[in-house]
Amino acid sequence: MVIVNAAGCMTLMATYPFSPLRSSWLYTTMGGPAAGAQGIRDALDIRRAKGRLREEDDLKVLVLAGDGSTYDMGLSATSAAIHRGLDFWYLCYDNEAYGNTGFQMSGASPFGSRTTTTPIGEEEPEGTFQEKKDIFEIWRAQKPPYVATVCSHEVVDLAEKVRRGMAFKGPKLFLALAVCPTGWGFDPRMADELARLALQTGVWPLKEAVKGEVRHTYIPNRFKPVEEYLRPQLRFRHLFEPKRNAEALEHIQARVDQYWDHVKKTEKPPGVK
Ligand SMILES: Cc1ncc(C[n+]2csc(CCOP(=O)(O)OP(=O)(O)O)c2C)c(N)n1
Repeated sequence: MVIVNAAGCMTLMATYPFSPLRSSWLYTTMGGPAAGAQGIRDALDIRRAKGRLREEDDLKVLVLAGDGSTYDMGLSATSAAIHRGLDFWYLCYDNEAYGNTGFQMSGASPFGSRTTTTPIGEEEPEGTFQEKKDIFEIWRAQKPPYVATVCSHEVVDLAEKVRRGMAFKGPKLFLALAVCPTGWGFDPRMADELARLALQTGVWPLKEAVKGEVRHTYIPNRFKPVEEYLRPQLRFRHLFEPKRNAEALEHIQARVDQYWDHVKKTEKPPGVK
């Protein structure tokens, strides 16, 4: 495959001319990875049409981008690429802020989280007062063949989704929760535990949409309170100390509850036709 990487933490993998990847790697602006993917796809297609690239040597094109690029700066070019039906894979690692430049708020930053541009103050005691954009739904509205959320704690779910995605030509999104010790403020040894809590509290739903049709791939039997996920993270500490912000915590819990109530009302449990 060819990886098209928007500026962000992942670009630090490569220090020109070296890269740990075995595939080709194109570095783009934050706004441009989907346009870069179009250019690579076109080049491959032209080479194939001219007989310079054998069918079996064709390559996949994968965008690798953070949430700042995916939810904000690159959204316009991505929307256009989905509209054109570009055959590409898109992996967004969502750490819910612009990590590489010091953790500024992005459209993915959740309500109640502290970022360097949404500090805690008297006027904004909850830090980020905006709600996280629903990029899964923004993609799904254009009905690309495959859209999925994934999480590092459920690797089999991830592998199965990649396998299912292979059946489709066209735009395919994999939206990954990227637990971030530096930006979120937690001990890296807790990374898997936090990913697990994101799933068990229902904060990060695992789901897929095939041609617009949504199905959840994991529904907790018993949901843990969101506080269990929020409390270990420094970016949410102000909701608990020095004084508990009950209103903000209830708001976060209510949003999660509303989401799952809607799922229960609209989605048949697995196996029910
Ligand atoms: C137009 C533009 N503005 C600002 C920057 C500086 N910049 C480089 S990486 C980055 C953060 C990217 O955030 P995100 O996409 O969330 O990825 P992460 O850093 O979290 O991996 C920024 C702001 C840039 N490269 N281009």
